[in-house]
Amino acid sequence: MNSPRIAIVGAGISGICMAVALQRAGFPEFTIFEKAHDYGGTWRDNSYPGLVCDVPSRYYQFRFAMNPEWTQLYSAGPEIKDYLVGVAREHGLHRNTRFGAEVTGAVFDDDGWQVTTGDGVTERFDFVLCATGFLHHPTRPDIPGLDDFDGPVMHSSRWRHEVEPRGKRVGVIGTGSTGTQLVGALAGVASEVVLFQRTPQWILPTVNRQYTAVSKRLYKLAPTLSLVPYWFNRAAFAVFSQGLVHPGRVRTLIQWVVERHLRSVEDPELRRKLTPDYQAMCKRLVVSDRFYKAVQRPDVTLVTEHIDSVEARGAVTADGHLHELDILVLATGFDSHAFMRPMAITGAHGRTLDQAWADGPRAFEGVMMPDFPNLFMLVGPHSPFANHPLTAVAEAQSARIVGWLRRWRAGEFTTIEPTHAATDRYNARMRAAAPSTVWTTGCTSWYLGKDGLPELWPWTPGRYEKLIRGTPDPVDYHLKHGVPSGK
Ligand code: N01
Repeated sequence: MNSPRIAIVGAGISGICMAVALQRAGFPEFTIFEKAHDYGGTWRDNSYPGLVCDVPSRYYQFRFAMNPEWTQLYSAGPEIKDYLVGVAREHGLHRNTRFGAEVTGAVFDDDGWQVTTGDGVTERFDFVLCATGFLHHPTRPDIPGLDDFDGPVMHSSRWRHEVEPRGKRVGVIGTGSTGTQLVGALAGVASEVVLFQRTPQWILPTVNRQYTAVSKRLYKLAPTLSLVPYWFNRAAFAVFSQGLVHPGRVRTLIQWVVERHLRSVEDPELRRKLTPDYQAMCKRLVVSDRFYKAVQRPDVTLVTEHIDSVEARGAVTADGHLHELDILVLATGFDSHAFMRPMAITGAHGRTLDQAWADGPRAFEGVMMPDFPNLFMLVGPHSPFANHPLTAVAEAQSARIVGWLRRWRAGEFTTIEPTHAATDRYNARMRAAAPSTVWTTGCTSWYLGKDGLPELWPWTPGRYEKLIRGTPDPVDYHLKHGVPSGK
């Protein structure tokens, strides 16, 4: 049987998920290009103190690789990274993976892709599957003098473990999920933590707990038991996501919960500074049981003045105050709109990705684009990100991609791409639905695109999953027929 040559770019959650889906569907010939030297993607890159996944472990995992050994309800970063490496090992993915191989470009040439890596080597593939993630390129704030700081400056996702925060004055810029987790972990370790907040966040309280040895043994003995918390959490997230996409009771309830949580901050002035002026969930909801406790400690200072500049000794705020620091951490987020870029991708008719995305990243059903035949994305633009686990999104999208590969193997087409009309219709429907989402209720966030509308799926993740696991409508695609290449 003819077998397509497949390139997967990236060996994080979605790359691993895609690779296993290919194996299971009888496509053993594929190459995973990974520019780093290990599996794990964002869970490899992020290793800052306090990193904990805010989705329960028994839900934040692949359905095909349920782990009975999770140690706690919300797993720490290293445990998730180990899980991903373990899944890759168990499926022998090292045989297909090229580490230290950065894909720098891909050019479509009529019925396939010329893929070029950083060493200048070009290879031909029938399909390119981009699993490059979107929280990958750190954002460095444009603060004058940052390079003049005497101590270490590091982005949260490039943590330098040789830098010892114990007994030091640590400045943290940013109050997203990362900044708040960092402050919770550094408080009491550093001699002083100075948190520079530009915008306050609503914080959903939670309680983490360890799993007992008995429960782990039980999950090991009866693997199907893992499906119970998996489906329970899925149902709970389905209810939560109603609040994200429609006004109504769930939104009101979450607002009430976060406001009550904020009341645990006793000092009225500190509480005022921590009170957002927008609705809960407008920015990605921060989940933490430690942040408010940490920020009330005497060795933690919340600074709400704008940082004017950084100098050798620390950060100078708009009120002229110099905050003397030993270490500066940039918890300032990511360029979430880059997706596969800076890879230089040129599709059919010489159209480049930058041209196609001049108005912002657009895709058809989150996985394909017109003019880029046989190129698929995992967790591409308008996938349901928010607080939803990407493991579930990647599994559903992998299934769709495998479906198309099977049809290629059956000789139904040589290249496939969505039509411009279908993509425009799809994007117009999403944009029309965007105003009822909570993300447009008056805040800035990394969810929003150039036009101020969210670049997220504006309905529930369940609806997306139904769509992407359903049967594609042939009118939405342009299929080219010919003699398949492959091998
Ligand atoms: O980044 P962010 P993050 N001067 O973009 C501030 C995932 N995640 O790394 O709000 C001063 O959310 C910026 O301020 P403002 C999760 O999807 C998951 O925290 O723009 N401040 C903001 O406070 C999350 O959403 C887990 O005004 C500046 C912060 O930096 C995503 O990663 C854990 C600034 C950036 O917040 C990103 O989270 C951690 C400047 N010049 C992360 N520039 C899980 O648990 C930016 N800021 C699964």
